[in-house]
Amino acid sequence: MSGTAPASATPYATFPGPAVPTLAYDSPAYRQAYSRINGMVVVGETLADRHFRRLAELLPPDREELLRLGAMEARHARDFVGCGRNLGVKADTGLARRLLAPLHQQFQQAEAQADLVSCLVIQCLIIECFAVAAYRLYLPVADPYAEPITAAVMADEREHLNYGEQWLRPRFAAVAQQVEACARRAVPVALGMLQELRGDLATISIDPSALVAEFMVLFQESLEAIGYAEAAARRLVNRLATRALA
Ligand code: PL3
Ligand code: FE2
Ligand code: FE2
Repeated sequence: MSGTAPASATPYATFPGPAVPTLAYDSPAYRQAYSRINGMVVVGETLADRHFRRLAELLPPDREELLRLGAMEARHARDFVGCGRNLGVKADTGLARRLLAPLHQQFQQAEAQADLVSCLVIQCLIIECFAVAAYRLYLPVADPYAEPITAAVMADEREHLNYGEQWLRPRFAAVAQQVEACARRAVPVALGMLQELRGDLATISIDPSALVAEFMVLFQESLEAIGYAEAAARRLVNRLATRALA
């Protein structure tokens, strides 16, 4: 690992490309980008914890389970703070709070309107698909300390996604319209967050376009899991992506 790579040039492996052991985790460029990406992850996990605790209030029969999922999120936030600490990097949470605020506001609005379906779609489908996509792409380029932590967190996020899918699936006919309306509002906002992170993502060797593509694949799978036919799910996701990226 080289600590002397210039911050201006890309000191990393040919990008996009397979992970290589020369990723300069200790270069100033990597550390600055990591601080902002790590901030996104830490703030995102902390918000997810809050959302699950709100969901626990909204869904009394599942209260214990939702509190357990929330506790997992708090744990993820701590684990990723540890990944930053291991690199000697402090999470930059300012940008993250600003970027995540619109999605959090949509959750709060849905809660204020007692729109449980939208709360579930925002946290358990959209945010969790985003998390799984991000961690999947980070995994092959993570430093050796963060790698096993990321793998474990990713398995947890899959569980959170499954919770939402399993709640929505048996109610598909009754909730489909709300799911679509919510996705139309929230997916563009979620993808919009990535715009300001493109440079930082590239610096830590995550291809921003690949992240969007991965999110779309996962979100389409989720829509199919809750009852959409494949063609309908694909159409919906493509419409949302076109709008978000236009
Ligand atoms: C749900 O459990 C948590 C939601 C977290 C949101 C993650 C935002 C990710 C932004 C792009 C991060 C790339 C991955 C880097 C990992 C250190
Ligand atoms: Fe999480
Ligand atoms: Fe999660």
